[in-house]
Amino acid sequence: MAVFGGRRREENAALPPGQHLTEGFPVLSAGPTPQVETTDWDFLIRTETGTTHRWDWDELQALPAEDITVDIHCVTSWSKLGTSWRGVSLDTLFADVETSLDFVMAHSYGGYTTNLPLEEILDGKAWIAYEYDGDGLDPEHGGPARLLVPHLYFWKSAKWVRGLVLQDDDEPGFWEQNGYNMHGDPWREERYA
Ligand SMILES: Nc1nc2c(c(=O)[nH]1)N[C@H]1C(S)=C(S)[C@@H](COP(=O)(O)O)O[C@H]1N2
Ligand SMILES: [Mo]
Repeated sequence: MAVFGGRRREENAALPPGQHLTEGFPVLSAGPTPQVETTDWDFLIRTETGTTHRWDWDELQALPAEDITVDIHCVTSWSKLGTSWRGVSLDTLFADVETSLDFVMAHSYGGYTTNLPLEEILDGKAWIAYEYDGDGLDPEHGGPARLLVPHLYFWKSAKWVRGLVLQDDDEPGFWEQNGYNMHGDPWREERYA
């Protein structure tokens, strides 16, 4: 009984308010799954000077990769603890990027967008992930590669990510235009505007 009680308390401590655990891995997509071949894939970071930093698939694979184990929290209230990913840190991709702007808009193949403060994706907080649980990322979960920003609600983790555009202002992305919060911290329950 004591052990069970202790375990329950641990699980609850790992769950942000209003969230429950899910065993499966739900798929949440606002539209059809775009079919993106790795041979056609590239990823861009564009700054205010118009400078574009570009990586094709082989160049992404050649960068140092990290294994990432994190909890993820969907605004629709499911959470999944201890998910395993492999990908490239945004710190690595931003190493040679010079900008004085504070925000990014993430753009995906298929047209999805989501906005993020630059500081929320640097310092070990975000990745371009291309493996889940030891296998290549399934197309329905964002393969070949997705943004992974696990400390914010999962709608910020843009599937099929294609690039990040540096922005002067924090403009709303797709869900943010439709009533979701501009920031999306699950621990503060920043679900809606
Ligand atoms: N491109 C794109 N990325 C997206 C979405 C989407 O519809 N399109 N949905 C978001 C939402 S609301 C969630 S909860 C997660 C779901 O990721 P999953 O389908 O891998 O669980 O992806 C996010 N990233
Ligand atoms: Mo979501």
